[in-house]
Amino acid sequence: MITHRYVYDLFPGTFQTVELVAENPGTWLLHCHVADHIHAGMETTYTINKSGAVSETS
Ligand SMILES: [Cu+2]
Repeated sequence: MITHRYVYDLFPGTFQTVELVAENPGTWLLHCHVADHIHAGMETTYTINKSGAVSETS
């Protein structure tokens, strides 16, 4: 069973591995909701091309 989730709650010092199904073309933002982390640059974008290929864009 595939579960679609867009948000994960994490405790400090932990991580989550996710599997991406590249089915929605466009450029997407990957980030957390800790303001200090965003200001420190801990965010990125990735692009899903129409072919389904994924590339990091920043
Ligand atoms: Cu963070």
